Amino acid sequence: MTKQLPAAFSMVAAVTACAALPYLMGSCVKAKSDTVPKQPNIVYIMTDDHTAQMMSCYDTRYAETPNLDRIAKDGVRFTNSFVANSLSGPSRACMLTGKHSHANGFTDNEHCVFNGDQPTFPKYLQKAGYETAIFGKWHLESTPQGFDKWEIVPGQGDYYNPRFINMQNDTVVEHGYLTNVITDKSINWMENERDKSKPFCILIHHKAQHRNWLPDTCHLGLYEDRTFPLPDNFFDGYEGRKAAATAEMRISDHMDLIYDLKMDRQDLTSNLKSTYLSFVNRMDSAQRTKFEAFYEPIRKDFFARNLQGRELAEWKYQRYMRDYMKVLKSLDDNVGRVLDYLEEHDLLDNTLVVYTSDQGFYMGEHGWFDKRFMYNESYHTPLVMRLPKGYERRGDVDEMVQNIDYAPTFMQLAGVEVPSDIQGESLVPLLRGEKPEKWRDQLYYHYHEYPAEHAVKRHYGVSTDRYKLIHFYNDIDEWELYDLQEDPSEMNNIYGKPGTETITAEMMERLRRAQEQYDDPIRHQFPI
Ligand code: SGN
Ligand code: CA
Repeated sequence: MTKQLPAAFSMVAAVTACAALPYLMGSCVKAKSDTVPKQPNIVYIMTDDHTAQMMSCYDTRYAETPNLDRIAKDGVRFTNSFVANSLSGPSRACMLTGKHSHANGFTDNEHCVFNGDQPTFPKYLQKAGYETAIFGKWHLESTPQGFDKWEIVPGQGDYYNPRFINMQNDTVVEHGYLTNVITDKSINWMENERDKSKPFCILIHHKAQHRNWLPDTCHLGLYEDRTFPLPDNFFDGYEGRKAAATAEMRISDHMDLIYDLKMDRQDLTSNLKSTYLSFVNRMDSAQRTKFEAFYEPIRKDFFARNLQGRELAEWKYQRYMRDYMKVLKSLDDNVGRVLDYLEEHDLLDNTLVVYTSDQGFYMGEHGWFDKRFMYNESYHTPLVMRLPKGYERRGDVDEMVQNIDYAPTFMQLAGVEVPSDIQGESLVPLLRGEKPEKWRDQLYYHYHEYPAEHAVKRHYGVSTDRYKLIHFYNDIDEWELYDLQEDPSEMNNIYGKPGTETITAEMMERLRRAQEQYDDPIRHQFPI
């Protein structure tokens, strides 16, 4: 996925071009012909913690996701798609506003309440004549604004018999499995509730694939005969990477046997046991009976074996993978239902379908689950799109894109002029099949949530298609530099190593310019 820099690379020219781009791309879409929809519908499907390693159009080692792949096959697959801050609430705020976390104010899940009075793409689309709706995960604490219809799950949501908060601020419990219920509500809105004289924009935002991976009862038995290959760096010793060493997201040490892996037994306890029980106690007796009948023999076998050390870590990894895959099966099927609905109602030609995740996730790489780091698995996020008629790009889009780009993309598609304070760049030129010569060649990242669960230190950084520079700060002061071509798994921190002086200076300059371009106040605390 990485490309080599041209030998005679001119950093100054590249950075200047990058800074100028948002302003150049703010004009409205010109229809190429009468057949190009002026205001296409937008179906923006987003999952939680679904990572590209677990999507078969990106990686064939583990998962089969035929319906997600269908979007890519008929449209485009972004190969260099990244987030600005690898965490749910912050990602959602970046996507709604088109701005980095420090600019939209929602920097972390723990302390922030989204200021819903600020401009967001749904508000702009409403003004442009769209009908807008969101169903599913919201996670921004304040009440959604800019939607004609919303039904959101409280916080992280419940897999079973989920609660929804509706526009009257009532909490209603729906019977069933959350991924199905969100899809039912979304299809019902498209079919029965919206004003069919208007273009529409619907956000179908799933809780799946978030922890603690409770599969639907009909999928419990899947993948049990599969043994998944361990990532090469599963037993990472974190040499030269202090923040990685102190993070608390190792499958071996921090993945909870009860909560995450369902190995509950009456006499056992853990910090997360009460959360586990609050989730499984939501099941009705038929659901619970199937659930217990499935896990009970696995528990018996597990407790009898008394695994330790590496054997235990590998056993945990296999269970994690299997449960994640089962939850993914529901997700893929439900995305298929949405695509079928659009196809059967002749809406596909007139609709942009987007599939992405709020961030990537670790599936055992570096020994981890969870996200947060600017390292590849959690910085990268899947992004595929099926395009409305007249938008001609197909196959892979290799340009560097980021989740701050979605808002200006949707706005430009809707014919809304993109204000200059939006920090993302519209992807519309790429979707039209243009090959912009001066597309951005670096991305900026800033993660703020520390101290917090999983103990990932605060950090910011800049990446190009070849290198990544990261600064961990707060109660640590550590720099890391990676050559992504030589070391795609980011195991070898070359910061400060002899021979890296020139590239370090170039990446520092890029970081300085990115922080200035996006006006991140952190640059006053750590001037470069
Ligand atoms: C919960 C999870 C964490 C996860 C955060 C953020 N713990 O707190 O493992 O990192 O959400 O996830 S849990 O015990 O409640 O499952 S995010 O995707 O919403 O940002
Ligand atoms: Ca998430």
